[in-house]
Amino acid sequence: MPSLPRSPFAFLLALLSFLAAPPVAAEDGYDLWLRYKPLPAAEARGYLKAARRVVTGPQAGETIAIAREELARGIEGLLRRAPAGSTRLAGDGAIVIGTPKDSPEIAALDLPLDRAGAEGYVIRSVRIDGRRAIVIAANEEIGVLYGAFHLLRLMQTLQPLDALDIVERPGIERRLLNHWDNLDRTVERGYAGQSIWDWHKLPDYIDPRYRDYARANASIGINGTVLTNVNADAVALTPAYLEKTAALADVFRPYGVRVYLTARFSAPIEIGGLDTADPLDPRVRAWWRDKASEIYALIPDFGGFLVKANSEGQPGPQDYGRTHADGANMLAEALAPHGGVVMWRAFVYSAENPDDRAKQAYDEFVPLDGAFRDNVLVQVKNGPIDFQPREPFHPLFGAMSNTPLALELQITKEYLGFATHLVYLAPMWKETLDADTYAAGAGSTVAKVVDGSLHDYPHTAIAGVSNIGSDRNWTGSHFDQANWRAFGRLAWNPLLSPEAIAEEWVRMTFSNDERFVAPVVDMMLGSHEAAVDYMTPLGLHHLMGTGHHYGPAPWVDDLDRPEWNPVYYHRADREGVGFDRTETGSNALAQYAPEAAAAFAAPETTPEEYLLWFHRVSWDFEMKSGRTLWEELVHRYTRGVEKVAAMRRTWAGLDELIDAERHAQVAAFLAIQEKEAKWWRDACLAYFQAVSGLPFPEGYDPPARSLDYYKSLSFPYAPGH
Ligand code: BDP
Repeated sequence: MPSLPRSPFAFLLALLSFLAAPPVAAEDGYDLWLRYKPLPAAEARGYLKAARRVVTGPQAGETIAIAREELARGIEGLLRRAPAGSTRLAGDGAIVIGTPKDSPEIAALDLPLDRAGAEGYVIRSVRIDGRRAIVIAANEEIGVLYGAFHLLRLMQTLQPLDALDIVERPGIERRLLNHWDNLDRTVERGYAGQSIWDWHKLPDYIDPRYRDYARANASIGINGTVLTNVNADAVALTPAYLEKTAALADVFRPYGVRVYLTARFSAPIEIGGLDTADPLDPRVRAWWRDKASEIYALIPDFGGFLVKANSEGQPGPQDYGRTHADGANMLAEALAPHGGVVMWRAFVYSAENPDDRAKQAYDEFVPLDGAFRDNVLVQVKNGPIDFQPREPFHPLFGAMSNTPLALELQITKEYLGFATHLVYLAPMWKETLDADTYAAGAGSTVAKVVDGSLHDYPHTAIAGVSNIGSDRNWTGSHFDQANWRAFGRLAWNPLLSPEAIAEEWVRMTFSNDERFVAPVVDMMLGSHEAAVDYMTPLGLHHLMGTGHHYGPAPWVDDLDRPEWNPVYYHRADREGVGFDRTETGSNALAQYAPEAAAAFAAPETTPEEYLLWFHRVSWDFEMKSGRTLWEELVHRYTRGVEKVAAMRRTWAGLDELIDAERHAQVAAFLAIQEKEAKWWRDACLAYFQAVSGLPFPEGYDPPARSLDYYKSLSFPYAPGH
């Protein structure tokens, strides 16, 4: 029992401080980082001097009205003051928002709007008629909305507002979510419930959530969304479904979010009544042209098509002896008159091709460099295999100077513990963005390829495979919201640091209390490396359970296609482990520029995190630590589990600093993560020990159960599959 204060005075003080403390309301995560809970009184008072009223011009349109409402909502929540809205300046403290077209005040100011582009904005502390004001100005209305969210973020994270001088514009033109959502509301690799698109009730019922989705995306600068799964269904292109898509597009439009659809290559056969989908057949071309016109009549700002073709059983141009360029160009030709683009995925590998799977996309696409129409982007995953916990950058990024390349990242954690593991993905994405391709000399980072600055692409794009679903908290867990946000922030500015993104997210989502912020940011920053350690350390990859990819299964060797088996990737036997991708092996290394390849050429000099990706080495290979490879493997798996245990302890100590509801769920998920990290470690080490025949090193616990036990586990209903 807590002790009672001894003197009446102390009792009174305790009572007063209890009453003064802001009530810690239960929160379910629906509000994301847009909670706008009251700021500490001192800061709120300071901000009120600078931001108490929102002024819009007489011609303001719908998007500026949304920006005004958002600012009002923010001021009301954060500063506890119902703000006056007005079209006139009255005293200090106005936030004047608009474009030169709709706001006479903004037109009269000398603002560097030429640097803001079509989507950017200027935020500045100014004086208008002698009164102190903040302007949020842009060339187009959407920039005003982005700027409003920026100003709110400054308040949410307790930044000063007195001498603002900000010019922002996005680094990448198309910043897109890719939903792998099916029309029956299942979500491929989705761990957050059903699809948020309630197709059956569309277009007549507009779930309020659609607007909240658009608002959340606008708050982080996401400007497009591919609504449907890459494993596409032609039904999405039928008139009834296009009407449903149009209804969503109408909701998203004022938030600057354009819709895109996946196009099933065989749609002309399946819904068009043709007997071929050959891209060089004039009837097929005409069918797609008509389809594009039909779509644009309903959705004038339709973004375009995303296509997975001749990959994992999907139909494509190669079914007719044509190339990927033939297929992409046919669709591009249909979209071009309307301003749409094609994002053609490079995620291809063939069942018949016996060559290293990591090499196949490069071999397929590099010969086509320059053969694509201007409105085609080739969309490339961050690494050459498939969204593994750690991969080197995809060699295509260094080899397609004449073809715009879009970067595809996976926000949903298919290979990283689903929704229950806390893994903050920005550090992993940053590894790819910062990787040097040497495509045009040193400093040719993937970020510069993707943002178009290296090769001057006509279009640029980045895509994140969405982790959003119908769960109340949107993403299946509170910390997975950070990955949605981090994707948007990096898409806007690939140079941002994972740390800065984590910190602002923590402050906006949970608390500005330093006792909370610092340890949680630390936890997030170390979480990806922890997952790599307990799942696939030292460059191992694709050890996941068959099909659903839940949990470890390095022993699987009996699937139809060789590259579906984990043993294909690790190649462990009595002698050693790892995939030789040097000259003596598959020579995938030759797909990188010589300067980039040099870093991975010899096992002794390859960064250890990529060792077994590029090399096959013996179990007694000496590591930098002085341990043998086998000992190092045991060490890293063990370290991964320990890191999760430490995260759990850290989190447990923060219970008084945030609401109980979210704290409890995160704590429960961390317990699951620790249990599963241990399972990963024990199952993988039991297997590698059986294969290597080596004794378990001293000082490390042997696996808790037998290898047969781990092999016997099965998960027929694992989600997302
Ligand atoms: C794999 C997923 C599969 C996707 C595929 C893709 O397991 O569900 O369809 O990627 O990106 O990682 O097309």
